[in-house]
Amino acid sequence: MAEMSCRILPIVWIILRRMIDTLFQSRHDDSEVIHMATLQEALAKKIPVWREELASVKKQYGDKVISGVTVNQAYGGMRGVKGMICDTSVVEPDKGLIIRGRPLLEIKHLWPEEIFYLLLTGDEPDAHAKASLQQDYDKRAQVPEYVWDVLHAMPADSHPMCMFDTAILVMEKESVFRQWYDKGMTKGEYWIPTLEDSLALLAKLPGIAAGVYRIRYNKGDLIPWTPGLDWGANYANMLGLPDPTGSFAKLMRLYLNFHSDHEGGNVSANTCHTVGSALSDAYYAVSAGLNGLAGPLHGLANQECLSWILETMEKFGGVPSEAQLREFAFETLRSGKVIPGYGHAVLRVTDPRYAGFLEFGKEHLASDPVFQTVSAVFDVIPKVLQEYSEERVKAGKAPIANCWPNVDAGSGALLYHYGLTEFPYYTVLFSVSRAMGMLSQLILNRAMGTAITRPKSVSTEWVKANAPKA
Ligand code: HAX
Repeated sequence: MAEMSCRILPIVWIILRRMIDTLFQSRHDDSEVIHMATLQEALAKKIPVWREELASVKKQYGDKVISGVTVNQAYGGMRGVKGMICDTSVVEPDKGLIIRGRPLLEIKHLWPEEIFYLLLTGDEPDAHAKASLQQDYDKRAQVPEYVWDVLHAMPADSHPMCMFDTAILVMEKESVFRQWYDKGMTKGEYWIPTLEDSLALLAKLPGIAAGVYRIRYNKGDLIPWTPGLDWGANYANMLGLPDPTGSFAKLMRLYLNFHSDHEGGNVSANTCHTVGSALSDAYYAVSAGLNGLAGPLHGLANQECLSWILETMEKFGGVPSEAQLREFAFETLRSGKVIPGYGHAVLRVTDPRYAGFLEFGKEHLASDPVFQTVSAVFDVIPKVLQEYSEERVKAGKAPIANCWPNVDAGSGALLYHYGLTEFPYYTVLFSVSRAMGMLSQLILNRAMGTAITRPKSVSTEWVKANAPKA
């Protein structure tokens, strides 16, 4: 009897699956509309075309010089050195983030799953392709029980970023890429299990991140993933914060859209790229990238920004005046600290992501004093940094290259408004989003057969001997 049901059950399951698929198609099919392919199908069609393009680019221009390196750049974090390729997005110093040719503020209405599809394929998905990705997440969203065991076993005062990264790393044993690699696969196939790993990870990240929040801050039981609810709203829901109007879910979609990618050279993307280039799987690569995002000059800046805003409000007993802000900003600078949320390694204008958050704040929480302080800071800090930069130059120091706000300057105030007041957690939100960019870059690099990263380093002695001759 048991043997018979073992044989029959899979057949019943296949018939049921077909019925569900037929039902799903009849819900979405429309003879007038040609549906876009699912993410997997779209990539399978595009990758051979991109490979041909790459081969022709290399053949035509392979020995052309596109960048040089000065001694200052070699010591200065390789700023401006063009030494890697990233097709998901570019950051123009005077425009900010452009995803697949689309300036960010033009696509701010897209939901995160649409952004991921766009990052990977270069196209926006239609309703069918989007629904198919959402159903894919629904199937993969269950977080393995051992992840919770590990998180519960961590010290109670662990940083939420450390918990989040650990959860990703501990799931490495699930890697389909590693299984396929161990069994043997061709280089041309590398992207397929990498996409599998990426979807498995992305589906689980909101649940893990929300779990980190609830465990770390004693918020009670974990809230499960809701099938049929989109990625951003699911994350908002699993955090468990009250959202009677649904505007927190809207903020989460916007937040996850805005932080998704920032070309290839930033610390997290670059680290993920380097680790992935050794064919370490997506779990290793993303976890490594996020360890970089945890640094105060990168993703951790958003927790520091809100601290600085609240400190200012506490010092002056509410929304500070322009004069008070100036005074506190100079006090911060003269004590050797940076003004968090201002400046950028690449951007030379106000970050459009900051502008988008400011617009959201004006629409949804204009009377919130923390948000009002963020707006007031924007009116004062660029001038203060400009003055301070001139002082620095007179003292023989480097100027501050960009005095305008970056993405982190405003986002914290919005989260704070909705009751997400634990600001060490903010980088985890950033991480959930940035995983989309890191993973799409990883998949494309696997598809294009990108080489292992190995720039040449030189010693100071070498510079002293060779720079005079250069
Ligand atoms: N406040 C005070 N000084 C600043 C400054 C700021 N906001 N921004 C830059 N400077 C200083 C730098 O510390 C540097 O000083 P030293 O030469 O004494 O070291 C000098 O100006 C030149 O730096 P730069 O060329 O303008 O900027 P960098 O490319 O070196 O650094 C940073 C870019 C983002 C790290 C920098 O602007 C900074 O520390 N900003 C504050 C922290 C922050 O907001 N980080 C988040 C960035 C966005 C991001 O990546 N998020 O993930």
